Amino acid sequence: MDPSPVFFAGNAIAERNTTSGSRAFSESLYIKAQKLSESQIDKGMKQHWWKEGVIYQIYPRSFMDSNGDGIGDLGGILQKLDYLQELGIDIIWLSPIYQSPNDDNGYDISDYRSVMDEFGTMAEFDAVLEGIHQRDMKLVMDLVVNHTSDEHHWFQQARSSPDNPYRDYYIWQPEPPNNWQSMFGGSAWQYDEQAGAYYLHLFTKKQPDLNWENPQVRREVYDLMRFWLDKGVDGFRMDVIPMISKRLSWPDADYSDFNKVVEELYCNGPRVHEFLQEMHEEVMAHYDMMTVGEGVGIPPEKANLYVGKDRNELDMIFHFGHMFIDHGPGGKFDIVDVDLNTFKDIFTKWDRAIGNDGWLNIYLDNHDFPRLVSRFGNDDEYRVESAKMLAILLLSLRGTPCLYQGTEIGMTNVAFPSFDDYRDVEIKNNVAIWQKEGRNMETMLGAVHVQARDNVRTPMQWSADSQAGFSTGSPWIKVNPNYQTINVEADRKNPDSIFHFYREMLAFRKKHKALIYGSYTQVDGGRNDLYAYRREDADGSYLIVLNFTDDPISDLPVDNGYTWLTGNYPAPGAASDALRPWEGRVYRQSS
Ligand code: TEU
Ligand code: CA
Repeated sequence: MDPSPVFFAGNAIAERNTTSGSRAFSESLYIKAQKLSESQIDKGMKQHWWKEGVIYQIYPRSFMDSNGDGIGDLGGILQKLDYLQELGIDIIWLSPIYQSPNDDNGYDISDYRSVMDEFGTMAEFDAVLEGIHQRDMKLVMDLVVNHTSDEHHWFQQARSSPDNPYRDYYIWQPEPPNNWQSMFGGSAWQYDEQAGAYYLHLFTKKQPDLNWENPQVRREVYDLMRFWLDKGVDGFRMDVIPMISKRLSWPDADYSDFNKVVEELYCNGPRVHEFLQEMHEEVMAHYDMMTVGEGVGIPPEKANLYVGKDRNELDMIFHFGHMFIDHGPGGKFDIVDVDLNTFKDIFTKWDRAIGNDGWLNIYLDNHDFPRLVSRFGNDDEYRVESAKMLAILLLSLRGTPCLYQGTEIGMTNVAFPSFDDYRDVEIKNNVAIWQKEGRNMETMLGAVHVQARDNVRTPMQWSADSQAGFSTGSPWIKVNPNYQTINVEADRKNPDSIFHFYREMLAFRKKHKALIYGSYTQVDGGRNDLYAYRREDADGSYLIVLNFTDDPISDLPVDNGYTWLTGNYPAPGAASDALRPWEGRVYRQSS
C-alpha cells in the first residue's frame, strides 16, 4: 500500500502528509559504516572558493531603502553589509542594478555600464563593492544578455532603419515565422511600426532578444563583462543563458507541454556551447571569478556539457527540476500535486548526472519562485521548525548553496486580496489574457497566491516598525502583513530563531568539509515522509535525516554508532529517538 500522499500543492491547499501510510523502513538501505576507499574518492575534485562559499541573493528593489522613496537601493545595501557578515555568508549575488525602465524590474537593461537612477550612483556601487571586499566577501553581478530593453540605444538604432549598423543586433522577421509564445504569455513576436518588421522577445515585448549569431553582439557582451570585472567584481550569474543560441529554422511549438517547449525549442540551441566557450576564452579564463548559469531548460543529461570540468564554459548552474515541479501542462498557474519522492528524486537524479565532472548550485527559492517555507515546509504551525529543517537541506546537499533574502528569517508567501496589489509584469500580462478568455478570476487569484513571483518580492522585514523598517516612505509593493512577528530585529534577539540557526549551520558547514566535497547517497528507501542521505569523504560519514511532515517518525534505524551533531531541535535523548515534526538531524557515524 503506497498512497503517495500529497507533499505540497501550494501553501493554501496543501494536504499535509502523515506518516501512517508510509512504507516500512528498509534498514538495509542504511549501509553500515564504511569509509570510502581511497580509490572511491575523487582526487580530481578540485577545491575552489566558489564551491565552499555560500551565496546570498539580494533583490535590490526590495532589500533596503535608504532615502525614503519606497525603493530599495545601493545605500540600503551598504547599511546592511555588517548584517550579512554577521549572518556568515561568503558571496553576494546582486540582481540587476543597471539602468532600466523596469518593465521587468531591471531584467530589461537600457545601459549595461551605468547604475539605475533609483538605486543610486556608480560611486555608491563602488562603495558597496569595496565594503563587501573589506568584509572578505565576494560580489557576483547579474549578467542579462539574452535580451536588452527596447530602450537600449542598440535597439533604438536597430529599429530606425534596415541599413542601420545595429539592425542585426536583434532578430527581425517580415512575418512571425512560428507560433512561439513569450515566457510571460502572448506572442513572442512583436510588430514594430518604425522598423516595419517583427522582432523576437522570449520575455516581455520590452525585452527584445539579442542576435548572438552576430559576432559584434558577442564582442559587446565580452566588453561589458570586462568592464565590471576590471572594477573588481568576482563573477556573474547568467540570466537565461541556455537561450542565447536560437534555432534558426524557427520550428513551431506544441504547447500541450510548456516545459518541453522550453527545453527543446527555447533552450540548448545549436551554438550555445560554442558561444560559451568563446566567452570563456575571451573573458573567464583571464580572471579569478565564478559563473553560475541560470540553467532553465537544461535536462540533467545535458548539464555537464555546460559545467563539465574540461568544457571551459560555466562553473555551475541552477537547475530547475524542483522549481517547475508543481507546474502542470498549462504552466506555472496550472498547479499539480507533488509527493515527496518526486522532490527527492530530482536532487538524486541531478547529483548523479553531475557526478565528479561538474558542479551544481543548490537553491530552494529565489526572486522568481515562492518562498521555500511556504512551498516545501509548513509556514503556519511549524514555520520555525520547517524553515530550519529546510536550512539543513539547503546547506547539506552537494553543491554551492544560495539563499535568497528573507529566507534566513523564514519570510513567507503573501496573499494580497486584489490583483491590483501585484506589481509583476508576469501577473499583469496573464490577468489580461485570463480576463479575455473569460476564466474564473477567483480561481486565478488563488493560483497567484501560490505561484506569484511577488511572493518573494515584498520588502525585506527588518523590524516591527512601520513598513517593516524597509522604508520611511511608501514601498513600491506592500509589505507582508506578518512583519510584526517575522522580522530581523526579533530574530536577532531570539537565540532560538531561524536567523541564529542559519548562522550556526553556515559555520557547521564550513567545519565539516564532507558536507561540501563528500559524496551524496540517498538512503531513505523511497518513503513519503522522510528524506535521508549520506555525505561522505575520507574524513567522515554523515547521515542527514529530515522529517517533511507534521507527525513524528519513530522507526529510525539509527543505532549506537551514530552521534547526533546538530539539528533544528534540542539534541534527542538517544540518537534513535523519534524525529519530531519537521525535525532535521545531522549525525556522524563512527567507523
Ligand atoms: O528568469 C527566467 C525564467 O525562465 C524563469 O525563472 C521565469 O522568470 C519564471 O519561470 C517566470 O515565472 C530570468 C530572471 O530570473 C527573471 O527574473 C526574468 O524575468 C527573466 O529571466 C527575464 O530576464
Ligand atoms: Ca530608495
